[in-house]
Amino acid sequence: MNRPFRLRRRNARRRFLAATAAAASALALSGCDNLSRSTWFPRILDAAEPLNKAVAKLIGRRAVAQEFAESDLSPEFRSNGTADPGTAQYNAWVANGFADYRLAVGGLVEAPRALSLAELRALPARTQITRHDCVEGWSAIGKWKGVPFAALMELVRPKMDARYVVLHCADPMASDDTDLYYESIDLDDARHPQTILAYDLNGAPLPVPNGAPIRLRVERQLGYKHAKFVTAIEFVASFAHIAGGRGGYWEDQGYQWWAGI
Ligand SMILES: Nc1nc2c(c(=O)[nH]1)N[C@H]1C(S)=C(S)[C@@H](COP(=O)(O)O)O[C@H]1N2
Ligand SMILES: [Mo]
Repeated sequence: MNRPFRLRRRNARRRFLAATAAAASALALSGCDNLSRSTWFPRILDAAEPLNKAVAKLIGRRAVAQEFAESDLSPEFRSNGTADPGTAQYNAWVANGFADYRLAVGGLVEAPRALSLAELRALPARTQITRHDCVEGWSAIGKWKGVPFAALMELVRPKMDARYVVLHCADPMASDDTDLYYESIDLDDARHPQTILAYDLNGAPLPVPNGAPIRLRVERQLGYKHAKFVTAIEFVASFAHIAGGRGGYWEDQGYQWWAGI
């Protein structure tokens, strides 16, 4: 058998794809704010997208994000994007310490659930110290504790036709309280050991500006994928029918769906 030869060829192809994707991602991410206002920006991303997905499948999916020591923690974990959803519903949750909050988990699952914070805290937990990278050009290292997404999947049992997980958030992006922030990941990423629904940051309950009571950590992707203020989780076969159809609030404005770091 010529196995070593085949392996060598696969490695060469991986290196090629990695280099090409790095170039494509650098292009797509440079000067994001200005580019996103021009009409050709989404088309560049469309061109990079199939390649990014292919690379992720070949080289990225088994990789783990670097984890750090307590001594590496940033003095402060800044807030970005929405700092407070400020809706009547959210304010009411904050007022009673999220005792009435429920995380709805449904869609294409065998056993839909509505989980209180106490129930989420009673599930298996994982703690990880990781670096958050925002496309706007800042990073911070924080210690996150939460429920591994895989444990949640064991609880609700996704059906065979579920391919993506959509995370619906509490914060409206429009002034009339519509256009809620949302994000999506595929089931490979959902099952990854470092993908957790975090309820603690740096040893204390998640502060409001960082996404209380629950935010996603999907450590091998950029900051905007890490949905804060999550209220519902929906397993779907496709996200084409949700909002702008590109799988997330920022994706609908032209950002990449696969935001690998
Ligand atoms: N619901 C919601 N999630 C969100 C955002 C947001 O505005 N709303 N901003 C995203 C972006 S761009 C980043 S960089 C991180 C910021 O997380 P932090 O506020 O804990 O720093 O949250 C992400 N998740
Ligand atoms: Mo961000």
